[in-house]
Amino acid sequence: MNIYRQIYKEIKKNNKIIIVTHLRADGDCIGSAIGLREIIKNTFKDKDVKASYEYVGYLSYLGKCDEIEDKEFDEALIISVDNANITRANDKRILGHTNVIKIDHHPNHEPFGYINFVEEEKSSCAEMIFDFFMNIPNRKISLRGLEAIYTGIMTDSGFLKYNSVTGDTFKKIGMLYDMGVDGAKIRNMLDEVTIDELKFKGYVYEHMESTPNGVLYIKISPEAREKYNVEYDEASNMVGALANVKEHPIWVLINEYKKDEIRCRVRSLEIPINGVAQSFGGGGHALASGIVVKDYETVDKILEALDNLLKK
Ligand SMILES: [Mn+2]
Repeated sequence: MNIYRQIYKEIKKNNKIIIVTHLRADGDCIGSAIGLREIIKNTFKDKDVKASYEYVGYLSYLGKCDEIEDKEFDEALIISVDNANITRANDKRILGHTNVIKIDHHPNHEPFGYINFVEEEKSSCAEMIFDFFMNIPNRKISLRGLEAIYTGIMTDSGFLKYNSVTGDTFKKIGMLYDMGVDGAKIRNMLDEVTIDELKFKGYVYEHMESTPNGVLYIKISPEAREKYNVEYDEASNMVGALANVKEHPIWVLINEYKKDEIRCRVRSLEIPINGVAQSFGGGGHALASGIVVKDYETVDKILEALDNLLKK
């Protein structure tokens, strides 16, 4: 039995389904959760299906998160989307449950589901959700669900820019347009910036630095964020501002979340950097990883290790 059919059957068997995702929500995790909820809700008319995710301002056009009571978790089938590690779940009520299906596109070091549908090569989890939709019988979905899937694919692929994008990814975007998604409208909402964000981008360009062999980096303190009136997550999203700079194939955004918690977003054009990330307790994709450390001495060690990758 193929994996789509297998998951379809599990959904069919359960009347209550809860979808959970990862902490620090992004377009793909919310897009996957809402997309899957709308598939289940519309394809199976009799299911009680809810999605748990953190509210994110710039994705508010996708709608609010469902309210879920503790006891609802007891008898539910739980589907985890876009999350590699159970400790990074946005909803801690998933812990201790065994009736979990994992759908994800990160390296599968922790297959915590009784079914684990993991495709590391996919651009986004939302692309996998779309594949699921196209491979089940009597499929139905709402426009909201299609917009959510579009948002997930677009945001996780850097708007179809990253090397995880295939001809198939483009075809799926084409199909989403044919089904009624207004891509330009959604892109305009996603691209919207505030004056504060623009000014903060200026700060990033003014203060970025480079290691001897070309690791471009910016260190962002809580004071800098406060001065420019930007939230922690908005500042983190600035990692893209350091991309594609000539002779700087690795770039890092170092964002001090709070005292003793400094979060590094590491990106690379083609040299895998997740080995370095793992050696400092982080992880992620080959070209996009994250590391959380306690102090700036460790940050400097990370920068040195990344610089060494470029020396070779
Ligand atoms: Mn993702």
